Amino acid sequence: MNIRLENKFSQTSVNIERIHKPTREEFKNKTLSYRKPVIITGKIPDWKAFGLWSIDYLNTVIGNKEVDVNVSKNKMFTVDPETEVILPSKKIQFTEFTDWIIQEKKADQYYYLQQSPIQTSFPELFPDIEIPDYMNQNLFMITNLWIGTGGNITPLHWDAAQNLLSQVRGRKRILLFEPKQISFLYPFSVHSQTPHISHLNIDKLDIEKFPKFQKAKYTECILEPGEMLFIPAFWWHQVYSLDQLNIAVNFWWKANLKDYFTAPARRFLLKKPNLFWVMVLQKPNLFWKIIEDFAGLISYKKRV
Ligand SMILES: O=C(O)CCC(=O)C(=O)O
Repeated sequence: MNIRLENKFSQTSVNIERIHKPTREEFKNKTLSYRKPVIITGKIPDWKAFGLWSIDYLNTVIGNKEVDVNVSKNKMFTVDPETEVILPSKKIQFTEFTDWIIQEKKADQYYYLQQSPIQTSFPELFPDIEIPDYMNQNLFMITNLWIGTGGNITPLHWDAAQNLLSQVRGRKRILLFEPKQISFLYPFSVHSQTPHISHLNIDKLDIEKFPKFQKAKYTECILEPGEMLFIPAFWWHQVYSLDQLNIAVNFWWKANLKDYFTAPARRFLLKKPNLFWVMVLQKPNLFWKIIEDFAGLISYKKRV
């Protein structure tokens, strides 16, 4: 049975507050020490990227590059939540990709440049952005570029990292579920390649197969160009791109040890029980090495 999202599950009391250019201390307070989502306004408009990043500018700077775009037949990227199949990617010249975006063609396949590390894949663009100072720089992991078009969906998943999803062009609609909602969200098996992804296709839900989802509570927001959404580690999120040109950058940094006691993380520890002993023995370097290996394993970039 197919249902529409808005009728079948309810909003939480978690409000996503907008804060203008907070200091690190204000950010820490408003997020309850990195555990609650907030939207930051006023920072991205100071980046060069905010004035510069048009299709013409990007074509001039990186147009000759070959890029790896993810391909989908139905605009759901990069995993089919029902079958667990990891969808293919394709190498094309960047200008071919932007031509495709401009033409807004109805097609039998759709593209999304997802999670491309800026420092290594597009170093030319790195001076146009500013790494936010809301985290200790030694916790910083990676900055990724996301370019796509309206209708693209990144399905429900969590990441083992704190995240500032930063919108440069176009808007995104984001659904957020607290980590403890996991019991209603049908994650893939801990032994799968992608234990951080949910089986739910929220917009085309089979309620007979996934009845517990009716009890799930969520919060949602529309992220406007120039805004950053803080997504705490292990929070479930599903992301809808809106508008014809959609460009975002995300910044990932290491989660706090206490985040590893949330429900999705406990499942994660189950898969890597040696992590528990590393934590107990307080060997932070080794701990983060294992986390990074695991984050690598669950990264969208890894293909079977
Ligand atoms: O923007 C998207 O499509 C997905 C972003 C995301 O999942 C993330 O930043 O973790």
